[in-house]
Amino acid sequence: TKLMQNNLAPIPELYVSYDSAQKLKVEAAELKSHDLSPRQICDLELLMNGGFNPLKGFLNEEDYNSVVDTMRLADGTLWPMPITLDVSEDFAASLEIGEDIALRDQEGVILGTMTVTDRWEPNKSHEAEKVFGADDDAHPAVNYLHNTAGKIYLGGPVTGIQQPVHYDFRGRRDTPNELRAYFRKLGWRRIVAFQTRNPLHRAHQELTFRAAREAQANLLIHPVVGMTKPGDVDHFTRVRCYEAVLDKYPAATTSMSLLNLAMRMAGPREAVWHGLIRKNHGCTHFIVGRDHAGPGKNSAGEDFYGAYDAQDLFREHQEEIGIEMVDFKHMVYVQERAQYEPNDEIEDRDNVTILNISGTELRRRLAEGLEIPEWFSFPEVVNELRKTKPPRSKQGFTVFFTGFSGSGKSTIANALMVKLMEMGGRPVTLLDGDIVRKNLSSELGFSKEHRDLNIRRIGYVASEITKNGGIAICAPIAPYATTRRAVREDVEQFGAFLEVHVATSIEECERRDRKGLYKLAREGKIKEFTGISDPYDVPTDPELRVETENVDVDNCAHQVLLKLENMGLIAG
Ligand code: PPS
Repeated sequence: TKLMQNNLAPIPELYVSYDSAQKLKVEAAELKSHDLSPRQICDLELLMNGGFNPLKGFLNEEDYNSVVDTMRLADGTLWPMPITLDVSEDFAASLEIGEDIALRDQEGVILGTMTVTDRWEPNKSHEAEKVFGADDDAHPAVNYLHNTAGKIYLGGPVTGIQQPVHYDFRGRRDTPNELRAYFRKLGWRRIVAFQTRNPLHRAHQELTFRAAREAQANLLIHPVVGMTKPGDVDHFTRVRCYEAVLDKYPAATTSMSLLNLAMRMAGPREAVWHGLIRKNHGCTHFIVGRDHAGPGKNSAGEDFYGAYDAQDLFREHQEEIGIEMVDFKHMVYVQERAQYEPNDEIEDRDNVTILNISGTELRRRLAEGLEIPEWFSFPEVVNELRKTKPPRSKQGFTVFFTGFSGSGKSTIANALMVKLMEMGGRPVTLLDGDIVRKNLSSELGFSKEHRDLNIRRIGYVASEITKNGGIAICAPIAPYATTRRAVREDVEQFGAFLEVHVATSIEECERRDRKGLYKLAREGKIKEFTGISDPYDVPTDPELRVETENVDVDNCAHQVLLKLENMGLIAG
Protein backbone atom coordinates (compact mmCIF):
# COMPACT_ATOMS: atom_id res chain seq x y z
CA THR A 1 0.00 0.00 0.00
CA LYS A 2 1.09 3.54 -0.69
CA LEU A 3 2.42 5.45 2.28
CA MET A 4 -0.49 7.61 3.26
CA GLN A 5 0.38 11.21 3.98
CA ASN A 6 -1.93 13.85 5.11
CA ASN A 7 -2.92 16.99 3.40
CA LEU A 8 -3.06 19.20 6.45
CA ALA A 9 -4.93 22.09 4.87
CA PRO A 10 -7.58 23.61 7.15
CA ILE A 11 -11.02 22.03 6.98
CA PRO A 12 -14.27 24.00 6.92
CA GLU A 13 -15.79 25.15 10.20
CA LEU A 14 -19.30 26.49 10.79
CA TYR A 15 -18.16 29.55 12.76
CA VAL A 16 -18.74 33.05 11.48
CA SER A 17 -16.02 35.67 11.90
CA TYR A 18 -15.41 37.22 15.30
CA ASP A 19 -17.15 40.50 14.38
CA SER A 20 -20.17 38.79 12.83
CA ALA A 21 -20.41 36.56 15.87
CA GLN A 22 -20.72 39.57 18.20
CA LYS A 23 -23.51 40.96 16.05
CA LEU A 24 -25.26 37.63 15.57
CA LYS A 25 -25.16 36.98 19.28
CA VAL A 26 -27.14 40.14 19.98
CA GLU A 27 -29.67 39.33 17.25
CA ALA A 28 -30.00 35.70 18.37
CA ALA A 29 -31.13 36.83 21.80
CA GLU A 30 -34.50 37.61 20.17
CA LEU A 31 -34.94 34.10 18.79
CA LYS A 32 -36.74 31.21 20.39
CA SER A 33 -34.11 29.14 22.10
CA HIS A 34 -33.34 25.56 22.75
CA ASP A 35 -31.33 24.64 25.85
CA LEU A 36 -28.87 22.02 24.70
CA SER A 37 -28.42 18.79 26.63
CA PRO A 38 -24.86 17.80 27.61
CA ARG A 39 -24.78 15.40 24.67
CA GLN A 40 -26.05 18.00 22.22
CA ILE A 41 -23.35 20.42 23.39
CA CYS A 42 -20.70 17.83 22.53
CA ASP A 43 -22.28 17.22 19.13
CA LEU A 44 -22.59 20.93 18.42
CA GLU A 45 -18.94 21.56 19.29
CA LEU A 46 -17.77 18.96 16.78
CA LEU A 47 -20.23 20.17 14.16
CA MET A 48 -19.01 23.74 14.50
CA ASN A 49 -15.28 23.04 14.63
CA GLY A 50 -15.28 20.62 11.69
CA GLY A 51 -14.85 17.45 13.73
CA PHE A 52 -18.02 16.16 12.04
CA ASN A 53 -17.09 17.51 8.61
CA PRO A 54 -18.84 17.25 6.07
CA LEU A 55 -21.97 17.81 8.21
CA LYS A 56 -23.20 21.38 8.13
CA GLY A 57 -25.73 21.06 10.91
CA PHE A 58 -28.01 18.61 12.67
CA LEU A 59 -29.28 16.04 10.17
CA ASN A 60 -32.42 16.79 8.19
CA GLU A 61 -35.04 14.09 7.75
CA GLU A 62 -33.78 12.80 4.42
CA ASP A 63 -30.18 12.52 5.61
CA TYR A 64 -31.32 10.99 8.88
CA ASN A 65 -33.29 8.24 7.15
CA SER A 66 -30.43 7.58 4.83
CA VAL A 67 -27.83 7.47 7.61
CA VAL A 68 -29.96 5.13 9.69
CA ASP A 69 -30.63 2.74 6.82
CA THR A 70 -27.46 2.91 4.75
CA MET A 71 -24.75 4.58 6.86
CA ARG A 72 -24.64 7.30 4.23
CA LEU A 73 -25.97 10.82 3.81
CA ALA A 74 -28.62 11.23 1.11
CA ASP A 75 -25.88 12.24 -1.37
CA GLY A 76 -24.05 8.97 -0.75
CA THR A 77 -21.28 10.29 1.53
CA LEU A 78 -20.25 7.79 4.19
CA TRP A 79 -21.61 8.88 7.61
CA PRO A 80 -22.57 6.18 10.09
CA MET A 81 -24.03 8.09 13.04
CA PRO A 82 -27.27 10.09 13.19
CA ILE A 83 -26.38 13.50 14.65
CA THR A 84 -29.81 14.76 15.58
CA LEU A 85 -31.30 17.60 17.57
CA ASP A 86 -33.96 15.99 19.74
CA VAL A 87 -36.45 18.34 21.41
CA SER A 88 -39.75 18.20 23.27
CA GLU A 89 -43.05 18.05 21.41
CA ASP A 90 -44.08 21.41 22.86
CA PHE A 91 -40.96 23.18 21.68
CA ALA A 92 -41.18 21.58 18.24
CA ALA A 93 -44.83 22.61 17.92
CA SER A 94 -44.02 26.23 18.76
CA LEU A 95 -41.78 26.59 15.67
CA GLU A 96 -42.39 27.47 12.03
CA ILE A 97 -40.37 25.67 9.38
CA GLY A 98 -37.70 28.08 8.17
CA GLU A 99 -37.42 29.76 11.56
CA ASP A 100 -34.01 30.38 13.16
CA ILE A 101 -33.50 29.21 16.74
CA ALA A 102 -30.78 30.01 19.25
CA LEU A 103 -28.83 27.07 20.66
CA ARG A 104 -27.85 27.75 24.26
CA ASP A 105 -25.62 25.93 26.68
CA GLN A 106 -26.80 25.06 30.15
CA GLU A 107 -25.92 28.47 31.51
CA GLY A 108 -27.85 30.22 28.74
CA VAL A 109 -24.86 31.23 26.60
CA ILE A 110 -25.76 31.25 22.89
CA LEU A 111 -23.30 28.96 21.07
CA GLY A 112 -24.90 29.07 17.66
CA THR A 113 -28.11 29.31 15.70
CA MET A 114 -29.92 26.79 13.53
CA THR A 115 -32.35 27.32 10.71
CA VAL A 116 -35.06 24.73 11.22
CA THR A 117 -35.64 23.16 7.82
CA ASP A 118 -37.06 19.85 9.07
CA ARG A 119 -39.14 18.62 11.97
CA TRP A 120 -40.25 15.01 12.34
CA GLU A 121 -41.06 12.27 14.78
CA PRO A 122 -38.45 9.55 14.34
CA ASN A 123 -39.12 5.85 14.61
CA LYS A 124 -36.77 5.30 17.53
CA SER A 125 -37.08 1.52 17.57
CA HIS A 126 -36.05 1.44 13.94
CA GLU A 127 -33.11 3.74 14.67
CA ALA A 128 -32.09 1.48 17.56
CA GLU A 129 -32.25 -1.68 15.42
CA LYS A 130 -30.35 -0.21 12.50
CA VAL A 131 -27.74 1.93 14.21
CA PHE A 132 -27.12 0.04 17.44
CA GLY A 133 -28.08 -3.43 16.27
CA ALA A 134 -30.93 -4.04 18.72
CA ASP A 135 -33.87 -2.24 20.28
CA ASP A 136 -32.63 -3.15 23.74
CA ASP A 137 -32.44 -0.65 26.61
CA ALA A 138 -29.39 -2.44 27.99
CA HIS A 139 -27.50 -0.58 25.26
CA PRO A 140 -26.62 2.83 26.72
CA ALA A 141 -27.41 4.72 23.51
CA VAL A 142 -30.72 2.89 23.03
CA ASN A 143 -31.60 3.65 26.61
CA TYR A 144 -30.73 7.29 25.95
CA LEU A 145 -32.77 7.30 22.76
CA HIS A 146 -35.92 6.01 24.45
CA ASN A 147 -35.63 7.49 27.91
CA THR A 148 -33.66 10.73 27.65
CA ALA A 149 -33.91 12.06 24.09
CA GLY A 150 -36.89 14.24 23.15
CA LYS A 151 -39.67 12.86 20.97
CA ILE A 152 -39.17 15.13 17.98
CA TYR A 153 -36.08 15.79 15.88
CA LEU A 154 -35.25 19.14 14.31
CA GLY A 155 -32.83 19.40 11.42
CA GLY A 156 -31.10 22.23 9.64
CA PRO A 157 -27.86 24.11 9.04
CA VAL A 158 -25.98 25.55 12.01
CA THR A 159 -24.19 28.86 12.25
CA GLY A 160 -21.46 28.82 14.89
CA ILE A 161 -21.06 31.78 17.23
CA GLN A 162 -18.68 30.50 19.88
CA GLN A 163 -17.14 27.30 21.16
CA PRO A 164 -18.67 25.71 24.23
CA VAL A 165 -16.84 26.94 27.30
CA HIS A 166 -14.58 24.49 29.12
CA TYR A 167 -12.89 25.35 32.36
CA ASP A 168 -10.90 22.14 32.66
CA PHE A 169 -7.71 21.16 30.84
CA ARG A 170 -8.10 24.06 28.40
CA GLY A 171 -4.55 23.76 27.15
CA ARG A 172 -5.13 20.13 26.21
CA ARG A 173 -8.15 20.68 23.99
CA ASP A 174 -7.68 21.25 20.27
CA THR A 175 -10.03 21.80 17.36
CA PRO A 176 -9.33 19.82 14.18
CA ASN A 177 -7.72 22.88 12.64
CA GLU A 178 -5.58 23.53 15.69
CA LEU A 179 -4.30 19.95 15.54
CA ARG A 180 -3.71 20.25 11.81
CA ALA A 181 -1.73 23.43 12.35
CA TYR A 182 0.26 21.76 15.13
CA PHE A 183 1.12 18.80 12.92
CA ARG A 184 2.13 21.17 10.14
CA LYS A 185 4.34 23.07 12.51
CA LEU A 186 6.09 19.92 13.71
CA GLY A 187 6.33 18.50 10.22
CA TRP A 188 4.28 15.46 11.15
CA ARG A 189 2.75 13.94 8.03
CA ARG A 190 1.82 10.49 9.29
CA ILE A 191 -0.08 10.38 12.53
CA VAL A 192 -1.70 7.39 14.18
CA ALA A 193 -4.55 8.23 16.56
CA PHE A 194 -5.41 6.23 19.63
CA GLN A 195 -9.02 6.58 20.80
CA THR A 196 -9.68 5.77 24.44
CA ARG A 197 -12.23 6.18 27.23
CA ASN A 198 -10.22 4.30 29.83
CA PRO A 199 -7.10 4.98 31.85
CA LEU A 200 -3.97 3.86 30.01
CA HIS A 201 -2.17 0.88 31.44
CA ARG A 202 0.99 -0.84 30.22
CA ALA A 203 -0.84 -2.94 27.61
CA HIS A 204 -2.22 0.20 26.01
CA GLN A 205 1.19 1.81 25.97
CA GLU A 206 2.70 -1.24 24.31
CA LEU A 207 -0.12 -1.30 21.78
CA THR A 208 0.31 2.36 20.88
CA PHE A 209 4.11 1.98 20.59
CA ARG A 210 3.66 -0.96 18.26
CA ALA A 211 1.05 0.88 16.22
CA ALA A 212 3.32 3.88 15.75
CA ARG A 213 6.18 1.59 14.74
CA GLU A 214 4.03 -0.41 12.30
CA ALA A 215 2.55 2.68 10.70
CA GLN A 216 5.91 4.51 10.77
CA ALA A 217 3.94 7.36 12.21
CA ASN A 218 3.80 9.80 15.09
CA LEU A 219 1.34 9.05 17.83
CA LEU A 220 -1.66 11.08 18.90
CA ILE A 221 -3.28 9.93 22.12
CA HIS A 222 -6.80 11.18 21.58
CA PRO A 223 -8.99 10.38 24.58
CA VAL A 224 -12.67 11.14 24.76
CA VAL A 225 -13.61 13.58 27.50
CA GLY A 226 -17.20 14.24 26.41
CA MET A 227 -19.58 11.47 27.34
CA THR A 228 -18.47 7.88 27.56
CA LYS A 229 -20.08 4.73 28.89
CA PRO A 230 -22.03 5.25 32.11
CA GLY A 231 -19.91 3.98 34.99
CA ASP A 232 -16.57 4.82 33.35
CA VAL A 233 -13.78 6.49 35.31
CA ASP A 234 -14.53 10.24 35.17
CA HIS A 235 -12.50 12.24 32.68
CA PHE A 236 -10.80 14.41 35.33
CA THR A 237 -9.17 11.35 36.83
CA ARG A 238 -8.40 9.89 33.44
CA VAL A 239 -6.70 13.01 32.16
CA ARG A 240 -4.50 13.12 35.27
CA CYS A 241 -3.63 9.47 34.51
CA TYR A 242 -2.88 10.27 30.85
CA GLU A 243 -0.64 13.12 31.90
CA ALA A 244 1.32 10.75 34.11
CA VAL A 245 1.70 8.21 31.30
CA LEU A 246 2.62 10.80 28.72
CA ASP A 247 5.97 11.24 30.49
CA LYS A 248 6.78 7.67 29.50
CA TYR A 249 6.42 8.36 25.78
CA PRO A 250 9.07 10.02 23.64
CA ALA A 251 7.97 13.66 23.55
CA ALA A 252 9.33 14.21 20.04
CA THR A 253 6.95 11.71 18.46
CA THR A 254 3.93 11.60 20.75
CA SER A 255 1.25 14.12 21.58
CA MET A 256 -2.03 14.11 23.45
CA SER A 257 -5.21 16.03 22.80
CA LEU A 258 -8.64 15.77 24.40
CA LEU A 259 -11.72 15.16 22.28
CA ASN A 260 -15.09 16.42 23.49
CA LEU A 261 -17.05 13.66 21.81
CA ALA A 262 -20.27 12.14 23.13
CA MET A 263 -19.73 8.44 22.45
CA ARG A 264 -22.67 6.18 21.58
CA MET A 265 -20.95 2.85 22.20
CA ALA A 266 -22.11 1.70 18.77
CA GLY A 267 -19.25 -0.74 18.13
CA PRO A 268 -18.71 -1.17 14.37
CA ARG A 269 -20.56 1.97 13.27
CA GLU A 270 -18.86 3.91 16.00
CA ALA A 271 -15.43 2.76 14.82
CA VAL A 272 -16.14 4.10 11.33
CA TRP A 273 -17.40 7.34 12.85
CA HIS A 274 -14.28 7.62 15.03
CA GLY A 275 -12.17 7.13 11.91
CA LEU A 276 -13.92 9.96 10.08
CA ILE A 277 -13.53 12.22 13.11
CA ARG A 278 -9.78 11.45 13.32
CA LYS A 279 -9.38 12.03 9.61
CA ASN A 280 -10.85 15.48 10.22
CA HIS A 281 -8.35 16.00 13.01
CA GLY A 282 -5.50 15.46 10.55
CA CYS A 283 -4.62 11.84 11.33
CA THR A 284 -3.60 9.25 8.75
CA HIS A 285 -3.98 6.10 10.83
CA PHE A 286 -6.37 4.91 13.48
CA ILE A 287 -6.02 2.13 16.01
CA VAL A 288 -8.95 -0.27 16.30
CA GLY A 289 -8.55 -2.88 18.98
CA ARG A 290 -10.69 -5.65 20.33
CA ASP A 291 -14.38 -4.75 20.91
CA HIS A 292 -13.94 -1.11 19.86
CA ALA A 293 -16.57 1.16 21.53
CA GLY A 294 -18.34 -1.91 22.87
CA PRO A 295 -21.46 -1.34 24.99
CA GLY A 296 -21.14 -4.50 27.10
CA LYS A 297 -23.80 -7.16 27.40
CA ASN A 298 -27.39 -7.03 26.12
CA SER A 299 -30.39 -7.88 28.29
CA ALA A 300 -29.96 -11.57 27.47
CA GLY A 301 -26.39 -11.39 28.84
CA GLU A 302 -24.72 -11.64 25.42
CA ASP A 303 -22.33 -9.24 23.71
CA PHE A 304 -24.03 -6.76 21.39
CA TYR A 305 -21.25 -7.09 18.81
CA GLY A 306 -18.57 -9.60 17.96
CA ALA A 307 -15.12 -8.68 19.30
CA TYR A 308 -13.73 -7.92 15.84
CA ASP A 309 -16.89 -6.66 14.05
CA ALA A 310 -15.64 -3.09 14.34
CA GLN A 311 -12.36 -3.97 12.63
CA ASP A 312 -14.25 -5.73 9.82
CA LEU A 313 -16.57 -2.82 9.13
CA PHE A 314 -13.69 -0.36 9.30
CA ARG A 315 -11.59 -2.39 6.88
CA GLU A 316 -14.49 -2.48 4.44
CA HIS A 317 -14.70 1.32 4.41
CA GLN A 318 -11.18 2.44 5.11
CA GLU A 319 -10.52 3.66 1.59
CA GLU A 320 -13.54 5.95 1.81
CA ILE A 321 -12.81 7.08 5.36
CA GLY A 322 -9.40 8.09 4.10
CA ILE A 323 -7.57 6.78 7.11
CA GLU A 324 -5.72 3.50 7.51
CA MET A 325 -6.65 1.10 10.25
CA VAL A 326 -4.02 -0.31 12.56
CA ASP A 327 -5.79 -3.29 14.00
CA PHE A 328 -4.83 -5.09 17.14
CA LYS A 329 -5.75 -8.27 18.84
CA HIS A 330 -5.94 -8.40 22.59
CA MET A 331 -2.54 -7.67 24.25
CA VAL A 332 -1.49 -9.92 27.12
CA TYR A 333 1.59 -10.10 29.32
CA VAL A 334 4.00 -12.97 28.86
CA GLN A 335 5.74 -13.42 32.18
CA GLU A 336 8.81 -15.36 31.05
CA ARG A 337 9.62 -12.76 28.41
CA ALA A 338 8.50 -9.86 30.63
CA GLN A 339 6.65 -8.18 27.76
CA TYR A 340 3.26 -7.64 26.19
CA GLU A 341 2.38 -9.60 23.07
CA PRO A 342 -0.76 -9.86 20.95
CA ASN A 343 -2.74 -12.82 22.20
CA ASP A 344 -2.85 -14.42 18.76
CA GLU A 345 0.90 -14.17 18.10
CA ILE A 346 2.32 -15.78 21.19
CA GLU A 347 5.10 -18.21 20.40
CA ASP A 348 5.61 -21.33 22.44
CA ARG A 349 2.26 -20.71 24.04
CA ASP A 350 2.20 -23.87 26.11
CA ASN A 351 5.45 -23.12 27.88
CA VAL A 352 4.87 -19.55 28.97
CA THR A 353 2.70 -17.90 31.59
CA ILE A 354 0.16 -15.51 30.11
CA LEU A 355 -1.10 -12.84 32.48
CA ASN A 356 -4.04 -10.52 32.06
CA ILE A 357 -6.19 -8.41 34.36
CA SER A 358 -9.63 -7.62 32.97
CA GLY A 359 -11.46 -4.34 33.58
CA THR A 360 -13.80 -6.11 35.99
CA GLU A 361 -10.89 -7.63 37.91
CA LEU A 362 -9.17 -4.24 38.09
CA ARG A 363 -12.34 -2.66 39.54
CA ARG A 364 -12.57 -5.47 42.09
CA ARG A 365 -8.98 -4.97 43.18
CA LEU A 366 -9.46 -1.23 43.51
CA ALA A 367 -12.73 -1.73 45.42
CA GLU A 368 -11.11 -4.13 47.83
CA GLY A 369 -7.84 -2.22 48.11
CA LEU A 370 -5.84 -5.17 46.74
CA GLU A 371 -2.49 -5.14 44.99
CA ILE A 372 -2.25 -4.04 41.37
CA PRO A 373 0.99 -5.43 39.96
CA GLU A 374 3.66 -3.32 38.26
CA TRP A 375 3.50 -5.40 35.10
CA PHE A 376 -0.11 -4.32 34.71
CA SER A 377 0.04 -0.58 35.26
CA PHE A 378 2.15 2.39 36.27
CA PRO A 379 2.33 3.33 39.95
CA GLU A 380 1.30 6.92 39.08
CA VAL A 381 -1.85 5.67 37.35
CA VAL A 382 -2.76 3.27 40.12
CA ASN A 383 -2.23 6.07 42.60
CA GLU A 384 -4.64 8.38 40.77
CA LEU A 385 -7.24 5.63 40.51
CA ARG A 386 -6.94 4.83 44.19
CA LYS A 387 -7.46 8.47 45.10
CA THR A 388 -10.66 8.62 43.05
CA LYS A 389 -11.87 5.17 43.97
CA PRO A 390 -10.80 4.38 47.50
CA PRO A 391 -11.56 0.84 48.66
CA ARG A 392 -15.23 0.26 49.45
CA SER A 393 -14.54 0.31 53.16
CA LYS A 394 -13.53 3.97 52.77
CA GLN A 395 -16.25 5.03 50.31
CA GLY A 396 -19.51 6.68 51.24
CA PHE A 397 -22.77 4.71 51.10
CA THR A 398 -26.47 4.99 51.79
CA VAL A 399 -28.70 2.77 53.88
CA PHE A 400 -32.30 3.31 52.87
CA PHE A 401 -34.98 1.93 55.21
CA THR A 402 -38.52 1.62 53.89
CA GLY A 403 -41.67 0.37 55.59
CA PHE A 404 -44.99 1.41 57.09
CA SER A 405 -45.39 4.18 59.62
CA GLY A 406 -44.59 2.69 63.01
CA SER A 407 -42.78 -0.30 61.49
CA GLY A 408 -39.66 0.52 63.53
CA LYS A 409 -37.62 2.21 60.76
CA SER A 410 -36.56 5.17 62.88
CA THR A 411 -35.68 3.08 65.90
CA ILE A 412 -33.51 0.69 63.90
CA ALA A 413 -32.00 3.59 61.94
CA ASN A 414 -31.05 5.30 65.19
CA ALA A 415 -29.47 2.15 66.59
CA LEU A 416 -27.53 1.67 63.36
CA MET A 417 -26.31 5.25 63.44
CA VAL A 418 -24.99 4.86 66.97
CA LYS A 419 -23.23 1.61 66.09
CA LEU A 420 -21.59 3.21 63.03
CA MET A 421 -20.50 6.20 65.10
CA GLU A 422 -18.97 3.85 67.63
CA MET A 423 -16.87 2.37 64.81
CA GLY A 424 -15.86 5.82 63.52
CA GLY A 425 -14.04 6.61 60.30
CA ARG A 426 -16.88 8.22 58.36
CA PRO A 427 -19.41 10.92 59.25
CA VAL A 428 -22.99 9.65 59.59
CA THR A 429 -26.16 11.58 58.79
CA LEU A 430 -29.62 10.35 59.70
CA LEU A 431 -32.38 11.45 57.35
CA ASP A 432 -35.34 10.20 59.30
CA GLY A 433 -38.86 10.79 57.96
CA ASP A 434 -39.66 13.32 60.65
CA ILE A 435 -36.32 15.15 60.44
CA VAL A 436 -36.69 15.48 56.69
CA ARG A 437 -40.26 16.65 56.82
CA LYS A 438 -39.18 19.33 59.27
CA ASN A 439 -35.99 20.52 57.57
CA LEU A 440 -36.30 19.75 53.86
CA SER A 441 -39.97 19.17 53.10
CA SER A 442 -41.98 21.21 55.58
CA GLU A 443 -44.35 22.47 52.89
CA LEU A 444 -45.20 19.00 51.57
CA GLY A 445 -48.20 16.78 52.31
CA PHE A 446 -48.83 13.13 51.48
CA SER A 447 -50.17 13.14 47.91
CA LYS A 448 -48.27 10.90 45.48
CA GLU A 449 -46.63 13.95 43.98
CA HIS A 450 -45.52 15.32 47.34
CA ARG A 451 -44.28 11.96 48.62
CA ASP A 452 -42.22 11.60 45.42
CA LEU A 453 -40.75 15.05 45.86
CA ASN A 454 -39.95 14.28 49.47
CA ILE A 455 -38.17 11.03 48.58
CA ARG A 456 -36.28 12.58 45.66
CA ARG A 457 -35.00 15.29 48.00
CA ILE A 458 -33.84 12.63 50.43
CA GLY A 459 -32.19 10.83 47.52
CA TYR A 460 -30.42 13.98 46.42
CA VAL A 461 -29.03 14.69 49.87
CA ALA A 462 -28.07 11.03 50.37
CA SER A 463 -26.25 10.95 47.03
CA GLU A 464 -24.29 14.09 47.95
CA ILE A 465 -23.35 12.60 51.32
CA THR A 466 -22.34 9.37 49.60
CA LYS A 467 -20.28 11.25 47.04
CA ASN A 468 -18.43 13.03 49.81
CA GLY A 469 -17.52 9.82 51.57
CA GLY A 470 -20.09 9.89 54.36
CA ILE A 471 -22.83 7.53 55.42
CA ALA A 472 -26.45 8.53 54.84
CA ILE A 473 -29.13 6.63 56.73
CA CYS A 474 -32.61 7.34 55.37
CA ALA A 475 -35.81 6.21 57.03
CA PRO A 476 -38.90 7.45 55.18
CA ILE A 477 -41.94 5.31 54.33
CA ALA A 478 -41.05 5.67 50.63
CA PRO A 479 -44.10 3.74 49.44
CA TYR A 480 -43.41 3.80 45.67
CA ALA A 481 -41.04 1.34 44.01
CA THR A 482 -40.26 3.60 41.04
CA THR A 483 -39.22 6.44 43.32
CA ARG A 484 -37.05 4.14 45.39
CA ARG A 485 -35.39 2.97 42.18
CA ALA A 486 -34.71 6.56 41.15
CA VAL A 487 -33.05 7.23 44.50
CA ARG A 488 -30.96 4.10 44.09
CA GLU A 489 -29.76 5.36 40.72
CA ASP A 490 -28.90 8.77 42.17
CA VAL A 491 -26.84 7.21 44.93
CA GLU A 492 -25.19 4.43 42.95
CA GLN A 493 -23.35 6.96 40.80
CA PHE A 494 -21.23 7.60 43.88
CA GLY A 495 -21.34 4.59 46.14
CA ALA A 496 -23.29 1.64 47.43
CA PHE A 497 -27.01 1.68 48.13
CA LEU A 498 -28.49 -0.71 50.65
CA GLU A 499 -32.26 -0.96 50.67
CA VAL A 500 -33.64 -2.38 53.91
CA HIS A 501 -37.28 -3.36 54.00
CA VAL A 502 -38.57 -3.14 57.55
CA ALA A 503 -41.20 -5.78 56.98
CA THR A 504 -43.49 -5.23 59.97
CA SER A 505 -47.03 -6.08 58.84
CA ILE A 506 -49.69 -3.40 58.67
CA GLU A 507 -51.70 -5.29 61.30
CA GLU A 508 -48.77 -5.18 63.72
CA CYS A 509 -48.10 -1.48 63.01
CA GLU A 510 -51.76 -0.70 63.62
CA ARG A 511 -51.80 -2.78 66.79
CA ARG A 512 -48.74 -0.89 68.13
CA ASP A 513 -50.05 2.48 66.90
CA ARG A 514 -47.26 4.37 68.71
CA LYS A 515 -48.37 7.81 67.58
CA GLY A 516 -52.12 7.11 67.53
CA LEU A 517 -52.15 7.88 63.80
CA TYR A 518 -53.69 4.60 62.66
CA LYS A 519 -56.71 5.27 64.85
CA LEU A 520 -57.11 8.69 63.25
CA ALA A 521 -56.61 7.19 59.80
CA ARG A 522 -59.32 4.58 60.45
CA GLU A 523 -61.64 7.34 61.56
CA GLY A 524 -60.90 9.16 58.33
CA LYS A 525 -59.33 12.07 60.21
CA ILE A 526 -56.03 11.53 58.36
CA LYS A 527 -56.45 11.02 54.64
CA GLU A 528 -54.15 9.07 52.30
CA PHE A 529 -52.57 7.12 55.13
CA THR A 530 -50.08 4.52 53.92
CA GLY A 531 -51.37 0.98 54.34
CA ILE A 532 -54.87 2.15 55.30
CA SER A 533 -56.00 4.48 52.55
CA ASP A 534 -52.88 4.80 50.42
CA PRO A 535 -50.74 2.18 48.63
CA TYR A 536 -47.39 0.67 49.62
CA ASP A 537 -45.32 -1.25 47.03
CA VAL A 538 -43.58 -4.02 48.94
CA PRO A 539 -39.89 -4.06 47.87
CA THR A 540 -39.27 -7.10 45.69
CA ASP A 541 -35.48 -7.09 45.76
CA PRO A 542 -34.15 -5.26 48.81
CA GLU A 543 -30.56 -5.95 49.89
CA LEU A 544 -32.03 -6.87 53.27
CA ARG A 545 -35.45 -7.55 54.77
CA VAL A 546 -35.80 -7.39 58.54
CA GLU A 547 -38.66 -8.76 60.60
CA THR A 548 -39.32 -6.83 63.80
CA GLU A 549 -41.92 -9.03 65.48
CA ASN A 550 -40.24 -10.88 68.34
CA VAL A 551 -36.80 -9.51 67.34
CA ASP A 552 -35.23 -6.70 69.33
CA VAL A 553 -33.98 -3.48 67.79
CA ASP A 554 -30.35 -4.17 68.59
CA ASN A 555 -30.52 -7.38 66.61
CA CYS A 556 -32.20 -5.69 63.63
CA ALA A 557 -29.47 -3.03 63.54
CA HIS A 558 -26.87 -5.76 63.84
CA GLN A 559 -28.29 -7.55 60.79
CA VAL A 560 -27.72 -4.37 58.82
CA LEU A 561 -24.13 -4.17 60.06
CA LEU A 562 -23.50 -7.75 59.00
CA LYS A 563 -24.88 -6.98 55.57
CA LEU A 564 -22.64 -3.90 55.30
CA GLU A 565 -19.64 -5.98 56.28
CA ASN A 566 -20.64 -8.59 53.75
CA MET A 567 -20.80 -5.92 51.03
CA GLY A 568 -17.26 -4.81 51.94
CA LEU A 569 -18.49 -1.44 53.17
CA ILE A 570 -17.12 -1.77 56.65
CA ALA A 571 -13.81 -3.40 57.33
CA GLY A 572 -14.31 -6.80 58.97
S1 PPS B 1 -43.25 9.42 52.64
O1 PPS B 1 -44.44 8.75 52.07
O2 PPS B 1 -42.08 8.57 52.57
O3 PPS B 1 -43.05 10.74 52.04
O4 PPS B 1 -43.59 9.64 54.18
P1 PPS B 1 -42.59 10.14 55.32
O5 PPS B 1 -41.87 11.36 54.91
O6 PPS B 1 -41.74 9.00 55.73
O7 PPS B 1 -43.52 10.57 56.48
C1 PPS B 1 -44.21 9.65 57.17
C2 PPS B 1 -44.50 10.15 58.57
O8 PPS B 1 -45.52 11.14 58.50
C3 PPS B 1 -46.61 10.78 59.35
N1 PPS B 1 -47.83 10.84 58.50
C4 PPS B 1 -48.19 9.99 57.51
N2 PPS B 1 -47.66 8.84 57.05
C5 PPS B 1 -48.27 8.22 56.04
N3 PPS B 1 -49.39 8.65 55.43
C6 PPS B 1 -49.98 9.79 55.87
N4 PPS B 1 -51.07 10.24 55.26
C7 PPS B 1 -49.36 10.51 56.94
N5 PPS B 1 -49.67 11.65 57.58
C8 PPS B 1 -48.72 11.85 58.50
C9 PPS B 1 -46.31 9.45 59.94
O9 PPS B 1 -46.11 9.69 61.30
C10 PPS B 1 -45.01 8.99 59.34
O10 PPS B 1 -44.04 8.81 60.34
P2 PPS B 1 -43.23 7.44 60.55
O11 PPS B 1 -41.90 7.91 61.05
O12 PPS B 1 -43.11 6.71 59.26
O13 PPS B 1 -44.00 6.72 61.57
